[in-house]
Amino acid sequence: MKNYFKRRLLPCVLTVVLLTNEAKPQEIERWDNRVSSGHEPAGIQWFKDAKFGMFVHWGLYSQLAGTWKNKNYYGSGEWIMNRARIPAAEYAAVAQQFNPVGFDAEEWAKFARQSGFRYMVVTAKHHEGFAMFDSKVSDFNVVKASPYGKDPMKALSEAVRKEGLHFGFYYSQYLDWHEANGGGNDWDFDESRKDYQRYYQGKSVPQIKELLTHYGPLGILWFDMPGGLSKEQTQAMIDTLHALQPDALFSSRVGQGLGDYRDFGDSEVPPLPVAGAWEAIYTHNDSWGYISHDMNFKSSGEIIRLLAGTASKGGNLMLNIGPDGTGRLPAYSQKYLLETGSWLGRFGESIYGTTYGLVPAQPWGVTTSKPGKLYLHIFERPSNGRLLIPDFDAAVSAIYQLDTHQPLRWKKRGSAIEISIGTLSDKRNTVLVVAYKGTPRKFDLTTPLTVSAGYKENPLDAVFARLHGSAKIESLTFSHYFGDWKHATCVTGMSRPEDSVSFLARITDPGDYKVLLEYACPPENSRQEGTLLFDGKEYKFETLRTSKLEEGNPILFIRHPVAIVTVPKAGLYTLRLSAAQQGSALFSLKSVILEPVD
Ligand code: FHN
Repeated sequence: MKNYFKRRLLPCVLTVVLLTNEAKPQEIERWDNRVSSGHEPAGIQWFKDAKFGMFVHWGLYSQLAGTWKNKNYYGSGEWIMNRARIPAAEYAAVAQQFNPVGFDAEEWAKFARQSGFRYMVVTAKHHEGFAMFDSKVSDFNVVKASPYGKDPMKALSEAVRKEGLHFGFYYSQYLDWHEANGGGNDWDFDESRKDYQRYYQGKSVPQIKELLTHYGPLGILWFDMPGGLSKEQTQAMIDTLHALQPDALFSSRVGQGLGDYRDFGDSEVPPLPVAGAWEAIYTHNDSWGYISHDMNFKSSGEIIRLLAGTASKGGNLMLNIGPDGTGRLPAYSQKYLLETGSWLGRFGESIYGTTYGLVPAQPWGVTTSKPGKLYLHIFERPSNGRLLIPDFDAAVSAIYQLDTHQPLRWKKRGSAIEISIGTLSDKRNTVLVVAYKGTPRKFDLTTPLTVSAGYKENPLDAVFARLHGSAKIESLTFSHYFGDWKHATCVTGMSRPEDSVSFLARITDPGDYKVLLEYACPPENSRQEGTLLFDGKEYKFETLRTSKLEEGNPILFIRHPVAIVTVPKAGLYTLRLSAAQQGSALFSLKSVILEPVD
C-alpha cells in the first residue's frame, strides 16, 4: 500500500517547481495555475475574500482515534484502515460503535464563526467509504449503520449557514476502500478486476448528487485524490454535477487540471504570490482525522502567522480540525482557534478581502494589501525600533497601528520608508497600516532583501536567489509522519564553480554579521568545498552531511555557521555562493542567514 500511496498521493501533493535563471517579476505568474479555461467562475469573489476556512475530517476513523489492535499509528489517522490493512467487513463493524452523542451542530457553527472562519468544508465521505450523511445510495452510512441513527450533516449545514458562513462538503470521489470497484483497497479486492466506471456511476456520482440536492446551497464541493477518469470524463462529471448547483465551487482536486479554484499540496504555501483563487490546506496537529495521542497542535501565534503568510501570497488558508468519535472538538483546537478569532476581531481588516502584499517578505514579517492600503504584519519587532519598507514609491498619507489607530512617525530614506515603532500590542503579529495614494510598484523580485542589526536573524530565502549556471530552484517534499507533508523551497544544482547563487541585500547597519547556511546535504554530497564571496572577500567552507533526501522521510536541515563578514558601511551588497571545485551538487540550500554580532 505504501507504493500505492506513493503512486496515487504523491503526484497530487508533490509539486516540484523550477524557476529559471535570474528571477524576474513575471516569475510570479509562473505560480499562477488557474483552472484550464483561464476564467474564474462568476461566483468566486466570496471565496477570494474569505481567506480563512475550517476543514473538518470526521468519520469512523475518528472513533478509532489512531489505534488499531493496541498499536498506535502516527500521521494521517483517517488512513488507518489502509495502514493496518483492516478487512472491509471488519472495518465496517466500527460503525456499530460510532455514536457521536456529543456532537452539537450549533456549537460547531458558533465556534467556527467565533474563530474567524468564513467557510467550513466537512468530510461527507472519506476514503474509508462511510457516508456521514443519510444516503439512499449505500447503506454504509451514519443513519443506517451506526447507533447514532441521525444525519449530522443536515444539522451542520443549516447551523453553519445560520452563522453566516459558507458550507461545503469534502467527498473522496475515487478512493473508496469499502467498495470492490472503488479505488485503493488492494488488500480485499483485486485491483486488476476493478471497474471504476461502475463505482463512479453506482456510488460516487449518485452520492454527490444527494449532497447537492438535500443540503441547501453549497459553497464548495471539495474533491480529493482523483483517479480512473480521463479529462473528458472528468469534465462530463463536472457538468452533470454543476447543473445541480451552478454556484457551488469545485476544488481543483476534481482532477485533470479542472475545477474552479486551485488547491496546493497538503501543508503547502507557494513561496511567491499567486494570482487567482487558491487555497492552502493545513491541519491543526499532525493528522487530519482525530488521533488521541497526537498533541502536536499549532499555537495561536503559529496559526496567525500561517494565515497572514498565506494571505500575503494571495491565498486562503483552510485549517483542519479533527473532532473525536463522540463529536467533540479537541480542547487545544478550541483554545487556539478561539484565540485566533479574537486576533481576527482586532486585525481582520488586514486579512479578509485582501490580496497579496506589494512588498516581498521582510525580516520583520509579511504584507497584504487593499486598494490604497498596505498592511504590515509584524512578526518580529526590530530591537532598534526602526522598521524599513524597501522600495515603496507611492505617496504615503498616514501610517498607523490597525487595532489602536495610533499614528506612527515615519520618514523617507531613499527609495525606502522608515517607520519608528514603540511597543507593539500583539507579540504574535501586530498589523500596521500604510495608507497611500497613487499606484505603487508591484511585488518585484529584483527588490533587494533587507538586512538590519535590529533583527536577531536576517534570512535570505532561496526563492529570492539570483541563479547562475545550472543552479535552479526546487520545491522539496518530505514528511515526518505518514501523510504529514512538508515542503521546502531550495536552490539545488550547484555542482561547478560557475553554478552559483547570489543575493542582493540592503544592509542598513554597519558591523559584523555571522553567516549561517541553512541546507540539507546527503552523505554522498558532503565534505565538498564551497566558496562564499562577500564585499570582495572569499571565505571557504566544507559541506556537512545531514540526511538522505527521501520522500516520505524527514529531511534534516542544518544551520551551518561558515564565516563572520564585516559590513563597512550601510548600502547594497551582494553575497554569492558556489562550489569551489567541480563535484556533485553542493547541497540543497534553503536560506542564508545573517546574524548581527553583538
Ligand atoms: O488522502 C487525503 C488525506 O487523508 C486528507 O484528506 C488530505 C486533505 O487534503 N487529502 C488527501 C491527501 O492529499
